[in-house]
Amino acid sequence: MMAAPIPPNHPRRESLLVRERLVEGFRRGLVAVEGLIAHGRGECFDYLLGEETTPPARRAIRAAAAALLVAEKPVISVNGNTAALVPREIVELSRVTGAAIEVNLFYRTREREEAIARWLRMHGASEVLGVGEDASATIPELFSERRRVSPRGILVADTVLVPLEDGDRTEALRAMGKTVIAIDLNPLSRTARAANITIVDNVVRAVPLLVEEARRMRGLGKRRLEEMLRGYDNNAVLQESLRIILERLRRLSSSRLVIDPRG
Ligand code: PTJ
Repeated sequence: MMAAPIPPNHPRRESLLVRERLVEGFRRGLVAVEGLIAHGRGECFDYLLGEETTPPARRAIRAAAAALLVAEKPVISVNGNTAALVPREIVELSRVTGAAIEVNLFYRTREREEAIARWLRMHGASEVLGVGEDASATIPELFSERRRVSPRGILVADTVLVPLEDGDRTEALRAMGKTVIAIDLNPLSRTARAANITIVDNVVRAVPLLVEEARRMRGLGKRRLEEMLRGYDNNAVLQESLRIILERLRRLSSSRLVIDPRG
């Protein structure tokens, strides 16, 4: 079924195009039906944040780039939504940082794992972990399908990037001593609060920026990168993200909201 064309001058064109990419991903068998709902929640927070990368998100992106570059064994965990929205950028990020790519699904099915791995390969990935028998290891004390991981990937990783994650797994990965970098538009989610570095931004903006920063910072020495990480404060980033929403709503709530379509 073809999607209705989005007029080029539609005021919400960008957001509608992202939605179409996700729906297309659903039709290709990449995205879980629940993923469509999760995206709606993300859209709502994005709306509140002003649909742009905020200064605290920029700081988190720089720290995330540093963490991936200093890691011994970094892994990018990919779910359905991420694969549908930013496949090329995920492959690019893996190239720039040397991170492995692993499929890890909350609603795991063999078909979807394979469809996502194929899709990532179509976008240039040379190896995709976590598919079929490769997901033979388990994360302790985690009961969702997300517990199944690759013994060559997330199990032995020191740093894991988890776009659109669930709180349980973030906590389980932290309990295993890993550095967790989350991308989550909801600054109040358990994932956002349990991660070491939380990028409160849309994956469609955050991942390309992460690639750009990692490329720029690649030449910096390990000492400099570690110093940047020591100076990073995730609690301040979450508080500031919330404050941006608060201030924006305060400003809007005292401005004229009524629109007169007659001009
Ligand atoms: O592909 P699967 O099987 O692994 O399933 C993926 C979903 C997303 C369905 C699964 O992980 C899930 O149920 O996630 P949650 O618990 O709904 O959490 C998703 C979080 O991502 C929410 O806090 C949303 O606000 C946030 N989010 C949604 N879309 C975006 C986003 N954050 C950044 N960018 C987005 N585009």
